[in-house]
Amino acid sequence: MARKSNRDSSSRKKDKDKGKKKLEEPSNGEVEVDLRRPVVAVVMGSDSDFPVVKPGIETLEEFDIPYEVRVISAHRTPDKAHSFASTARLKGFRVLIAAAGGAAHLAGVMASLTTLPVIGIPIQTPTLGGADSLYSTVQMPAGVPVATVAIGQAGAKNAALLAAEILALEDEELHDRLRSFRANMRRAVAQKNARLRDKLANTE
Ligand code: C2R
Repeated sequence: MARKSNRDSSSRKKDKDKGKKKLEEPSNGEVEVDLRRPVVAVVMGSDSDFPVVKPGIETLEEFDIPYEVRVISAHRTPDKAHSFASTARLKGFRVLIAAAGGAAHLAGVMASLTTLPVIGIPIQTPTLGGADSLYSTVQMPAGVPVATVAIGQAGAKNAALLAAEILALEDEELHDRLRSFRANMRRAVAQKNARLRDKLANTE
């Protein structure tokens, strides 16, 4: 599935050299379509999970990682879950991210059908706050790992970062982007520290 990109013009220019093409759409003007093969699959049990998963997708965009997004349910569409996970490696995916809520078996089922690393995002639930999703994603039997991140949007973001870290083992450019992300985070914390200390000093 090709996707439209919303990155800035300088990163778009850089991407052109990496196999992207600009296409003309008669009614909407120029759009960019990513023709690279997706290496991360972001799968969720329902479209109702999307608002939670979105920060993870934005993080993949930020790191310029080609991805594909799908709704697949191990419970509601078991055949699809089976065919997707069992062919994912052959299709060129390198990491699977699976988000689900409640009796969240999606990540575990995917992991049982592939040797690709699978990262599970537990989705909050109105009834049990996401503890149900967390336990059913994280408590895998020995032999079938699911790298489970935190419940909710922080988990979604970390799932994308973990995927980036896995891919960066073989990709120095991506590794550089991860290092500058960390440097930015350090700077942001230093600014927060300075702001808070100023504020406290001024109220003394
Ligand atoms: P609906 O909003 O469609 O009723 O879904 C979804 O991830 C979602 O959080 C409610 C919740 O059901 C979850 N779901 C699973 C699975 N399929 C859907 N946990 C699965 O296969 O694990």
